[in-house]
Amino acid sequence: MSSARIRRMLVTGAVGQIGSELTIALREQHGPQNVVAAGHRTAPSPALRDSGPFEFVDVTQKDDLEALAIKHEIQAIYHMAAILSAVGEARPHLCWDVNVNGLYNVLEIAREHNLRVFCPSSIAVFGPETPADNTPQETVLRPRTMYGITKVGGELLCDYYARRFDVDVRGVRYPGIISNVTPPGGGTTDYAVEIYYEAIRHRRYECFVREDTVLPMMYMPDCIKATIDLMEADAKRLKHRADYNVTAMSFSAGELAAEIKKHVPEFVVTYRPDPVRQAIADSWPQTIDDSVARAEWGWQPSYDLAAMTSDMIAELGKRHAEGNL
Ligand code: AKB
Repeated sequence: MSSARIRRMLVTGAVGQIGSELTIALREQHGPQNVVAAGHRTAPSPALRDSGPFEFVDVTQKDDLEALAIKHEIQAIYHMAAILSAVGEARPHLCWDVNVNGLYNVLEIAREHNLRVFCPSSIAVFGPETPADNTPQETVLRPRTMYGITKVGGELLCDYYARRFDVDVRGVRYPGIISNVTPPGGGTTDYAVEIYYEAIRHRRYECFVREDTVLPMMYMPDCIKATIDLMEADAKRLKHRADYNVTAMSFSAGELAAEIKKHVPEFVVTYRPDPVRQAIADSWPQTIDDSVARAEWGWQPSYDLAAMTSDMIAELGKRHAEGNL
């Protein structure tokens, strides 16, 4: 299916951190009526609800999901619904059900109705045996978390559907995503978002990973760009499917705090590592080699730590001053 023919799309997990901003960006590009947002139970924000069609659906219920795709004449699914790493450790069965069975349903619907699919993977596919510095595209995938296991399985399932059934499925391994519209829910990298909100709200933050914890990260505008650019890339150039390494920056929690302090000098950060999330963070890479994504579809991030921090502080500061934070 060529990108020119994709006019109507569905975003699952549209109430979540990435889904909410991705939906708005796609509506701006393709027209509000052509982008259907779908959430599970959480009510959509007024911005999401009022800017185009919204539906409730449980991705583990194939018939409901398929009915929605047929009703709206969907041609592509951005499948953002997922349980993230920290919640996945607290609720491993739910994590398997949503992340594996939900994806299986999406791929089956794509196979039956000839849809294109975006399926996000994550740096959680890597584990302690993976090289932690400049982690290559092709490397050891032996995660220790249920979330990571579902993401490795998801990548392999996507490859299988592409090879066996010719489903046009694409995806990237997201690093931690930092944003100021919808808070993330239940991830290990959530501290890198919370820290900005608390810097503005209370001038204090207790960080749940050690000061020297380094992880790969990306600002939301780059995340949206990576997602849409890959979906619109010329299929002939793509040698991979749903497993492209992408990154924008890497920093320690301490370096992040120091960058924020340049804008909020009185900001105080203390560190009280949470054993579960610290162990997850310690099993993930520190820096990522994303040269394959750069070569095959022109991936290029725009924001580094300084540019992202200026933007985050300006945006959150404005909302705080207006009484909206
Ligand atoms: C998480 O921390 O679980 C996510 C991810 C890196 O996939 N943000």
